[in-house]
Amino acid sequence: MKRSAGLVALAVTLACTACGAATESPVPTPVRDASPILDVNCDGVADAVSGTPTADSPDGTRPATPGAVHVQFGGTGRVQTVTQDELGDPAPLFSGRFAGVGGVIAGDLDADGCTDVVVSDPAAGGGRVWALWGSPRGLAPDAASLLIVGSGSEQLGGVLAFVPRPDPVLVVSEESTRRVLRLYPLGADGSPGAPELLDVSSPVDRSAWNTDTFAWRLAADDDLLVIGSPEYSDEGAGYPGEVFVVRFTTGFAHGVLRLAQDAPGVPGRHRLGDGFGDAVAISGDRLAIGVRDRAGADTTQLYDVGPGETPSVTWVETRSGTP
Ligand SMILES: [Ca+2]
Ligand SMILES: [Ca+2]
Repeated sequence: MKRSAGLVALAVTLACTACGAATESPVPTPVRDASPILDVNCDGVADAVSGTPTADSPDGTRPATPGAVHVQFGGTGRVQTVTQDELGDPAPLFSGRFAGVGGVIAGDLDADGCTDVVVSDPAAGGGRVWALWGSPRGLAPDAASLLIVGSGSEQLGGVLAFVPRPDPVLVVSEESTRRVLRLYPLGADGSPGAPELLDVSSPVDRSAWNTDTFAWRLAADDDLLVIGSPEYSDEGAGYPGEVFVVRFTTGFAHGVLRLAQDAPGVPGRHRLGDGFGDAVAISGDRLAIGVRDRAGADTTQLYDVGPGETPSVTWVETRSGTP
């Protein structure tokens, strides 16, 4: 296992199951990174990135608090905040928008050694996705790039992920008649090319993803993308949830492993309301899957991911409670 930042983020995600909507004082959501260390100002010292969504005043009569991205620079204590206003979000006063859970990630998109931050507002028109570029001075809002603009009811960017290898890919959710994931290849300067839709239909039954319950949670590291679909419904078991582990080989080529509590090697029972995949994290070859329990006894299943074009997993242990 290369690092444990993803597992720390998982703990926050598990604790935040019911807090998708903005609150009066939004708690920053730590962001898991997709590069060897998260280092926005490229000084060799790890930094921390978090996001807060737009929030209404308690009585709804005052302007909302703008959503924001925060960077805490390691070794200095300096905190930098960039708001959605600074990025020119066209209609920022809307509760729950911008940098919400799943709408801010970090990774070195242009491979210059400085970690960059990607943030989205799915409710801005058809959805907008920005890149804030890391530099020795930190983030430079005036040099931010509007990477992707959606149209109609696409609501691009509800969840995001960055897969750095073998070819850098930005993963962006799209809401349409069903929820899908777009894959954008990134050029050397971090700019996105024409997207393709992620196809996880083989060997998976198409009914597993042909609904709006697909991909509520994403995590990525190295060449792996993990997709949590905790509200996935099938005819026999209500909302048991499921997880896809996707390994990219060249370009968009990939192998897919489906995990659910009725699959071989996966502990637990495939049952109503289990929310398997309510949180997902990947760090090197260590995979963590959060399982919600309606009685409040959340658990986390830990696995080792094996090599191979189509990934395999070996269950390691299940931990009780919030990790
Ligand atoms: Ca740093
Ligand atoms: Ca960079």
